Amino acid sequence: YLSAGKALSIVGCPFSGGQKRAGVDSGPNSLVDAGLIQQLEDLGWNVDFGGHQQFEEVNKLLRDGDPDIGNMKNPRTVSEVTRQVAETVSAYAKKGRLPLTLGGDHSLALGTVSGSLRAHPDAALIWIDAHADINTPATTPSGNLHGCPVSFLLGLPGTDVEPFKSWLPASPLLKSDSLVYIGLRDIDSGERKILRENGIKAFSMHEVDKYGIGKVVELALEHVNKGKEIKRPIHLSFDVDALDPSVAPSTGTPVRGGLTFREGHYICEALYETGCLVAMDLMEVNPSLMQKRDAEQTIAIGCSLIRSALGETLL
Ligand code: Z70
Ligand code: MN
Ligand code: MN
Ligand code: MN
Repeated sequence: YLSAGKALSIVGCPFSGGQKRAGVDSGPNSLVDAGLIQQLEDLGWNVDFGGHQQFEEVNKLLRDGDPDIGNMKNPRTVSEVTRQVAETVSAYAKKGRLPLTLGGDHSLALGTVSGSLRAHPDAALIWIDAHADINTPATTPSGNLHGCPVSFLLGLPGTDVEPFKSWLPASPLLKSDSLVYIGLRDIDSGERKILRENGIKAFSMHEVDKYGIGKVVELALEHVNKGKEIKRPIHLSFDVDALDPSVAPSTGTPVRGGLTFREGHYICEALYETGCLVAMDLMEVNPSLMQKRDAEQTIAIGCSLIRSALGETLL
C-alpha cells in the first residue's frame, strides 16, 4: 500500500464545532509545535505540511449564526468543514500520500473517512474510542455532531438530512461489516440498539480485559478481512479519549477505565505492521483542559501514538 512510499501529508483541522468545549481547535497546532513533523521525518517519512486548514467559509457561517436543525448543533458548519476535509484527504490519498489528520473534534472523521473511501473504496475503518460516535440526528441526546460521524458514513436511517445530503453520496460509502471499534465504554442507549441491529463488531473495554489487546487487534483485523489473509486498506481513526484519563487527561469527555499507554500504542504498532494503513486521524486533543502538564502529556502521547502507527518501535 501507499505507506510503502513513506510520503504523508498533514491535514491540520483546527475545528471544534462538533461539540461544546472550546480549545480542541488548538489540538493540531499543539501537536505540530511539539515537533511532530521532525519526529516523522526522523522515521524516514517525507512530510508535507503547508499550514492548517483554513475553513474560511465556516468562520463566516459561525459569525452569521448556524441555528439548530432538529437536534443537530452547528449543522451547516460541520457539514461544510467535513465536505472540505473530504476533498483535501481524498486529493492527498489519490496522489499516493498518507493523509494524517490532526483534530479538532471527531465530527471531522466524517470528512476524513469519506475522503479515504473515495481513493480506496475497499478500505476498512478501525475506530478507537471510548464512544461509538454512531448517533443519528434522531437519536443524538446532545445534538453534538462529534457523536454522529459513523452513522453518516454508514448512511443509517435518519442521516439523509440537509445540509449533509447535499454532498454525501446517496448510497453509503461504508458497509457496517467494514467497521470495527476498540475501546468503547460510554455508549448511549440509541447507539447500543444501532450497534446490535446492524451487527457491528465492537471490542469494548470488557473484551480488551478478557482477551488482551493482542488478541483483540487480531480479531479486529480478521473481522474486516473476513478471516482471509490481511490485505484491505485501513483507515485508523483514533480518538485520544480511548486512552484512560490518567494517560490522556486533556480531552473533552474523559471516561475512566480506558486503554493503557501500551494498549493504545500496541494498536498503532500492530496496524503499522499490517502494511495496510492508508490514513490516520488523531482527534479530540484539547490542550486547554486540565493543568498545563496534563496538556503536555496528552500532546506528547498524541505524537507518540502517531509515530507508532507510522513505524516507530518495531525492530
Ligand atoms: C455522546 C453524544 C462523544 C466524543 C463524546 C458522546 C459522544 N454519545 N464523542 N466525546 N469524542 O453526545 O452523542
Ligand atoms: Mn470520538
Ligand atoms: Mn485502494
Ligand atoms: Mn470519544
